[in-house]
Amino acid sequence: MSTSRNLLVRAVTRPHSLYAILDPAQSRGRPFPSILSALLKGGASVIQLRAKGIPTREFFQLAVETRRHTSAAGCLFIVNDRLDIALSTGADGVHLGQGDLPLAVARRLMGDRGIGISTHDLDQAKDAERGGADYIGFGPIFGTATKHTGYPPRGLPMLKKIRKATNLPIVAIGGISEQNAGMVWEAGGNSVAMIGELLRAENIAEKVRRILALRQAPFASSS
Ligand code: TZP
Ligand code: MG
Repeated sequence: MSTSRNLLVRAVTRPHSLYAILDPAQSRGRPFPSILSALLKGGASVIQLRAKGIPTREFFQLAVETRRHTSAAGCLFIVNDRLDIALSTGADGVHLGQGDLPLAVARRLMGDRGIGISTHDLDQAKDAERGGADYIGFGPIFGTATKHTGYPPRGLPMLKKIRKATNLPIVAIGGISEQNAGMVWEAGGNSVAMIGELLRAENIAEKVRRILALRQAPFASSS
């Protein structure tokens, strides 16, 4: 049976996968509906909604809207941080940080929906695997101005180590762009997560299209 979990794992492990993060605070003031529709028009197949510091009701309403449009487009929908909002809007999954609800609790509540866990080192990656996460986020790979993570850039060598240490799909994050995505995939990231590169682009749909087209680029054939 195709559960949300299975679909999500499939989406983040398809070759040269892109994991788009929709953070309304990072879109240069452009309206939420236009950013969402641009990501979908560009062909995004996984969208995470990330909304920091806004009232729960507003987050919920953005999630309802995102669920409606992603469903219509056949795109998977993940909610960042908030399991209650993921469940109440019928999201395909939730993405949790190290300071969020424990994975075991989240699994009990999420059942067959997907769970991704943010990790920054080997121990956290192994814990996420043991705890039954569906994928790990790993980063920051490069320097980024989008979030103060409290960690120096982990770099590609560390990504390679994590790749060897876990069988979980890895969604790499932090400072990833159209220019460096190829290196990240080659270093073992199954999927590349991007915020600024997509949302600060002049033409968001075109940016998504170009990153998805990297699948056809010469390096893509070797891995
Ligand atoms: N977690 C680690 S780095 C980061 C998050 C949420 C920010 C990623 O943003 P960008 O703009 O793609 O570097
Ligand atoms: Mg979080």
